[in-house]
Amino acid sequence: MTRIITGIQPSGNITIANYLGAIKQILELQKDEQNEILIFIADLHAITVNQDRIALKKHIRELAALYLACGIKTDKCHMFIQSEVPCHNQLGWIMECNSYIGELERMTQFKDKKQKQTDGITAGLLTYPPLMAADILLYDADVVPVGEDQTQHLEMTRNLANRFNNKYGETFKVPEALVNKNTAKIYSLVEPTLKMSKSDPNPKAYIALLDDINVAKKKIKSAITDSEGSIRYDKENKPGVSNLLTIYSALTNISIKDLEEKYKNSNYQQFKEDLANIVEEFLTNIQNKFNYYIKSNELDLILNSGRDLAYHLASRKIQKVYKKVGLGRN
Ligand code: ATP
Ligand code: LTN
Repeated sequence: MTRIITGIQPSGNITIANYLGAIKQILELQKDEQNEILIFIADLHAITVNQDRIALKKHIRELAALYLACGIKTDKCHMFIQSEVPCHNQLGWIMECNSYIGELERMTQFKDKKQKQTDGITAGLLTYPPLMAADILLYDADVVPVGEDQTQHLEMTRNLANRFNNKYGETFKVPEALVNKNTAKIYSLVEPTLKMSKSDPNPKAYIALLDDINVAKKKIKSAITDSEGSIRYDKENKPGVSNLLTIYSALTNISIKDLEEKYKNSNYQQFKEDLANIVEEFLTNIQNKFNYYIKSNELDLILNSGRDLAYHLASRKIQKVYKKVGLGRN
């Protein structure tokens, strides 16, 4: 059996980048009988930056419904909310006590997010990676499907697992990141050299899975390209067009080479029009399913059963870890 775990922060409306970078990989992995998959809503991670209480609650529930609307199958995947399994905080603290401030300060995500904080930088933003390591190591995960931006955190997780194992004896499995090279990094529609991010203050930068369909189509049509006019993949010189080709290819499973051929005598307007229609079909399908799940009691039952399984696995691990570290009386 291969155990797989991944999480997404409920820090906004999830985007096609989150779908293509992380969720789509799960849709493939769940086809294999040998895989056991845990997916969670990383609400403890979301509060490392300021969140409105009401919006956070809404985003947690919406993310759960969106996972299902995207095609996550509950017989293969166990879905839960991170804060409902307190073992994450427990192991998170132990991981923090084995992390060095110097290595945390060198994390790219910390450096980027730090720049954007206007009301101060929380300690949680700095200690985000040890909590993420705990999320993974608690479950002895073998594989962690993520986008490229998370590979540094995965490397830190591997270091922490090895560091702990060397200090206290074999305790944690050392996990591997699983990154889809084609969709590892989807870029902003307005600044195509920056990553598409759901917490971007400019909503034109991303397509959220819950965007109004016409708004989403407009965002594609007004996406930044270049003045050359030809539809070809060239990340260096044509980042905007290359990004749209990547999205087109990932949503349709048509190779970029075939798309270049298809549009070799075409213009940006036609290309964007077609992509806008593809996005429309993709979002309509997800939103229809979302509208069902968000209202159904099924959602709570799924989250309850995911929480119970996660708690069962994680609490056993925590007991072992506490013993190894010498905490408490047992
Ligand atoms: P935030 O803006 O709040 O930091 P985010 O949009 O970067 O959020 P996360 O919750 O941090 O999203 O990431 C969830 C998953 O989506 C992770 O596996 C991450 O690697 C992946 N992901 C995020 N952004 C992209 C992107 N632009 N391209 C591909 N994958 C991405
Ligand atoms: N840091 C991740 C979200 C996340 C995660 C995890 C992903 C938190 N814990 C464990 C995979 C495994 C992000 O995407 N920002």
